[in-house]
Amino acid sequence: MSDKQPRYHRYGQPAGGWGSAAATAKVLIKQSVLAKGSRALLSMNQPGGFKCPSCAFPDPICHQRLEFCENGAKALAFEATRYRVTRDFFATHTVSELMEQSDYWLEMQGRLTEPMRYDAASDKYVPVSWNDAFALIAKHLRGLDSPHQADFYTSGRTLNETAFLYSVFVREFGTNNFPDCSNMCHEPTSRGLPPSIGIGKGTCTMVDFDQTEALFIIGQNTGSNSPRMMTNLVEARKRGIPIVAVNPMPERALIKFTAPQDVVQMATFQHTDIASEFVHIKIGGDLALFKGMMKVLFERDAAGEPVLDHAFIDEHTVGLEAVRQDALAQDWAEIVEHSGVSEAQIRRVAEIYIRSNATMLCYGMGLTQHQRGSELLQQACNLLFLRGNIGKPGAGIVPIRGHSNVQGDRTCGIDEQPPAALLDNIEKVFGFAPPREPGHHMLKAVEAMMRGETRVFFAMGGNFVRAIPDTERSYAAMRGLDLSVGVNTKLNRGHLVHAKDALILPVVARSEIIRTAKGEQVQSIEDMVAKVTTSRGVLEPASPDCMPEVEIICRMAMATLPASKTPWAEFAQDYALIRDWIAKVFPDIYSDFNEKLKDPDGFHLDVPPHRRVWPTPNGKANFLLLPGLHVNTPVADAAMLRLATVRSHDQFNTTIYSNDDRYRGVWGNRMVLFINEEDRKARGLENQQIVALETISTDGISRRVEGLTVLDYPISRGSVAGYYPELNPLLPLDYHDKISGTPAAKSIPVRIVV
Ligand SMILES: Nc1nc2c(c(=O)[nH]1)N[C@H]1C(S)=C(S)[C@@H](COP(=O)(O)OP(=O)(O)OC[C@H]3O[C@@H](n4cnc5c(=O)[nH]c(N)nc54)[C@H](O)[C@@H]3O)O[C@H]1N2
Ligand SMILES: Nc1nc2c(c(=O)[nH]1)N[C@H]1C(S)=C(S)[C@@H](COP(=O)(O)OP(=O)(O)OC[C@H]3O[C@@H](n4cnc5c(=O)[nH]c(N)nc54)[C@H](O)[C@@H]3O)O[C@H]1N2
Ligand SMILES: [Mo]
Repeated sequence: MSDKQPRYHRYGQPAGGWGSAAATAKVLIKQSVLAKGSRALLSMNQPGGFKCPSCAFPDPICHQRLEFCENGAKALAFEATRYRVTRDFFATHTVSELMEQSDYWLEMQGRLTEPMRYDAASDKYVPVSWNDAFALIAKHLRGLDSPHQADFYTSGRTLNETAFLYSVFVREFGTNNFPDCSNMCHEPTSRGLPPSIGIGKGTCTMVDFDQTEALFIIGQNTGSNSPRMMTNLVEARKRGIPIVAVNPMPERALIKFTAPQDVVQMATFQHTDIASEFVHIKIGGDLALFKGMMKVLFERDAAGEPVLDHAFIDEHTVGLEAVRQDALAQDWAEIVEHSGVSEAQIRRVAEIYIRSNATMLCYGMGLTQHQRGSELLQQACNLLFLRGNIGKPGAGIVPIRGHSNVQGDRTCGIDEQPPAALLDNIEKVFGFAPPREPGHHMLKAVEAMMRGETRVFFAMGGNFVRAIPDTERSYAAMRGLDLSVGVNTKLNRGHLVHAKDALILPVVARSEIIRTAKGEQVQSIEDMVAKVTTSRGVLEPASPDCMPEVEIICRMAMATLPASKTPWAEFAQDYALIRDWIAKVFPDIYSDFNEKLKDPDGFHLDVPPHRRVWPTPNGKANFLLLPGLHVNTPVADAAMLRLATVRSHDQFNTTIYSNDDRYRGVWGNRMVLFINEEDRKARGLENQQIVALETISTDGISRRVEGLTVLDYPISRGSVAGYYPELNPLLPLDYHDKISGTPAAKSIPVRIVV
């Protein structure tokens, strides 16, 4: 924790600009990697270099200029840090002592350097050889009554080759238990979009940003979480394209932005106004907004105006009538009440939509993390179908993904509900019979842990216990297991909330060189527009004892499955061989994989809706119905506020870079509660008063977080926001989207207590 007093004041500058340039330099200095970090930044997102380890927004392979953003630089600086966690560190701290430290402190200790095993007698982690570590994993896995008693988590930094081998190993071991970070993130995209358009991916490529006539940015904090997209927004505004931002918080970069790489703007202190229309939605109000817009379109269609793309609707879709009846039946007073947006503004936004011949609808966690997140996305598709806005230049649905390879992991087989065709191919190619029954996603994994069914938890990256809901109960469940394994670059809470036996396995990071007996190896990555490119590390590994993820999987597989016919030893040495086998298992999308990857600009995987082919059971794009205006179950409690748990500008998920949130005007404190001044006054509270928050739930479990500073903020009425992961104790495990299992982390019903 910083020892400075917290400070709160409005951030007057545009987002980006000199504030961003200064922050980039500061973070390199803080991690003591100014020279090394700057050198590595020169290779980031360049042909022959490595891919940014931060978000999944495409890295334009840029041959002329530096291509990274402030937060990409932070991710790299924290990865390339000079600081190290050594065996001496573990010898001086018990796990109970480490548990007292903040997530920020844990992160600041630096890179993990050798495998460690928990020793209960001393309550410390002690060194263990890699061989002994794999033997311990094998002993636990082979000792289970059923392979379904183990869960295998994936976090989305894992690259394609690793993800593929991991998915093969786990299935050869005998289960489909693949809890995945995307289960907390874009799972509504993966499960909600297929009934509508036949695929759980976005339908646009980067070219569309240059051709679009209107951009909607809904529930996504672009300036902090996918800053490279700001370049596209600035360019769109310069072309005069309207940008509609829909958010309960007026996120700074969506209002005013200076591109740090625009020399003229920087030198002249100019900026670009981003949102031409800011829609100050209530939390959970997007469904009402979509229905209001559809109502306007249907009414004007009925009046004979050419506002619907009838040719598209007739040729490509089914189900229009029910959606039309539903939208027309909605009452304006209720639409306004639920959305918090005036009828006049909804009509204005509908007008923007009508005037545009090609609209892109981009969204983030503000749409997915609700109790009906998946169905809400289907309503977004309905809105797009009305004007034929999928599968034409400049138009489409654009999930702004999270982790850099979260989409690629899924494509390469991390799927707890694998399609039969995938399993058939694995069986044919590898010669073993993979399990056919669906496995655990995150929610089912935690439930099984709580019931005591699960005995082993293996994490390929990430920080599971900190990312999942219901912190207190989840910690208890994790502590009841027999073995927990964390394959990580950095020390995190997941190593401290551990099973009876526990291992920390340090890995070679994305920015670092992988050398095997066959020479230097490269991996591949799929970004959020389904483009696959190479990633090649340029730095020396943090320690000679860090092991590449691929090798960890291969050696774990050889230890656990001694009779396996899979060529694990060869895979560990030769990543091109892994890609050959990926091509065999996914012949439709990955044929000639190694050959295609030679193109420094990469290649796009096929997304059929992009060319208006709909891989749905009926071969059509489907208008789907979601009656009413609620995306979350109503709560009858006058004191209730809806809490969105969000990211600050200075964090990457559970990794906290600092306790500041520059654009929201907060310095030195993460325990804050953003509230509308009127809502605060109505509760008789003072600005900056310290309060507690309590979840409103019916399950009889008390969930409370103390010590939050109330901050006046221009957030919409009835909505409050605070930071993830500090507020995860308030999020009940069973408060989630029923279709995808994604926790409804943006709409927790809470009350303030003093
Ligand atoms: N620097 C950085 N980059 C990141 C990450 C990071 O932590 N740091 N995380 C990565 C990951 S894994 C992901 S998934 C993405 C997440 O990126 P985002 O999707 O931007 O995630 P959040 O910060 O959770 O915030 C979502 C936005 O939704 C808004 N919101 C909340 N409730 C609602 C609502 O009901 N309706 C609407 N319309 N908006 C709402 C919030 O005000 C906030 O602006 O970013 C990725 N990139
Ligand atoms: N309340 C609330 N909860 C949320 C969210 C929310 O908005 N609100 N967001 C959810 C979302 S969108 C997501 S994606 C999840 C994130 O959940 P996770 O993906 O599990 O969490 P991260 O914080 O990204 O993981 C950080 C750890 O990854 C490890 N790591 C970093 N790079 C590498 C690497 O190259 N290899 C390996 N093996 N390890 C590496 C480091 O050790 C680091 O400690 O959290 C979810 N939880
Ligand atoms: Mo995410």
